[in-house]
Parts: sequence; structure tokens; C-alpha cells
Amino acid sequence: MNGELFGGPGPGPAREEIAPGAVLLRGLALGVERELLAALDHVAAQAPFRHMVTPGGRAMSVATTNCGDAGWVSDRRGYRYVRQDPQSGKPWPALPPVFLGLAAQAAAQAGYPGFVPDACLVNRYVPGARMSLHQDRDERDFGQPIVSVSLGLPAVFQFGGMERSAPASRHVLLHGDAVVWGGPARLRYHGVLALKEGNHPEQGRARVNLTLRKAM
Ligand code: MD3
Ligand code: FE
Repeated sequence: MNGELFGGPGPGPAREEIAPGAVLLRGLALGVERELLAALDHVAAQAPFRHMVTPGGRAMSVATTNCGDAGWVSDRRGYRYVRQDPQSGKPWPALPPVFLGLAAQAAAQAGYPGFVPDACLVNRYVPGARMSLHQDRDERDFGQPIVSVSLGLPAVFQFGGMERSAPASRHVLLHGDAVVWGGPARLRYHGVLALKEGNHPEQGRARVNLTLRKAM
């Protein structure tokens, strides 16, 4: 019958292809949300959230930290992955096993078996924070997918084309949703509209997004 309704063959969460190569796994993280949030607290205690500065010299409205072998940073010199947190001079905190496991599970369900990320960029939004349309192209191998996990307040995600000027579709990402961005979706422009005011039962006035990547 209808494979989409049942998430394809076998049990599993709803699986929706929002565009070629972009697979939304609604609620996939709900089973491990406690472990995710505890691990995230541990990461943020070692590498605090901070507002990175763009090459243009403006502080981002989103606050960022990283874990894994490499972390994404932005400053006046540009965007890149670095092995140490420039704020502490120490390596980024290790990738928590629960992050790795969830990323591998999501990627496998989207058709990327054996995904082993080496970096997780964590973005924290408060009401009003946004991320303008951009491409993720600081990683070495665009053949590798990116897995995103949304926690806390809902956000309106914008999904554009291969050029900034192309029209963008909008999708609401909810607490617990995972999305796998691979294949033809991997280099598409995307962004997040200004977060609306709200109060999430666990996260309060915030949204956190994890993006698990093979950066190096
Ligand atoms: C589509 N983060 O960290 S997650 C980012 O919600 C980023 O914080 C947003 O864009 C956030 O770079 C969006 C969804 C996402 C992440 C990576 C992608 C969509 C993507 C990479 C390629 C295409
Ligand atoms: Fe991005």
C-alpha cells in the first residue's frame, strides 16, 4: 500500500522526502531526548555557546558551539573547521555516543548506511534569532550527508535552490525532528526565519539545532 504512511518497509518513524535528497524523519530524536540534552549540557559546559562574528564583522544572532574532532568557526578571516576551540585553545569536547548513534540511524533510514560524522555544530536560537540563506560548503566531501536534529521551539526552515536568488520553500521543524541532507540537496541554499516567541516545556525560550557532519 502506501509506503510513505508507514515509513517504508518495516517499522520506523514517518519518513518524508521534502526534496530530492532531503529526508525528514519526524520525531526520530524523541526516544533519546533526555540523553541528547544531558550530553549537550556537558558539551556546553566545556565549550560554551558564543556568538561568532561573520567575515563582515557582525555578530551572528545564533549562538554556537561544537563537539567532535573539528568545529566550525567564523571570524573576520572567514569560515573554517578547526581542531581546537579558539576560545580555550583546547580540543573541542568529544562527540557524545548518543549523537553518533542518532546520526547513523537517521542517515541509514535516509539511504546513507555507515555514516560516521566527525563534527557536530550546535546552534542555539532565542526568539528573534535567525540564519540567513547560505550554503554549507566548508566540509571536504560533499558526497557525505549532513544530519540535523531540532530541539525546543519550532522553527520555520527555508529551503532554496543552487543559487541564492532561487525561490525557497518553507518547512516547520519541530522538537525531535531529524533531517538528512544529502545527494542533490547537499549544496542547496537554506536558512531559518526569525524564531517566534514561545515557551518549550523543556527548552524554555530556545531552539537548539545539532548538525552532524563529516567535516575533515
Ligand atoms: C540543507 N543550521 O548549521 S538545520 C547550519 O537550524 C544550518 O540551525 C540550520 O543551516 C539550523 O549550517 C538549519 C538544517 C540544515 C542543515 C544543513 C544543511 C539544512 C541543510 C546542509 C545542506 C542543505
Ligand atoms: Fe547550513
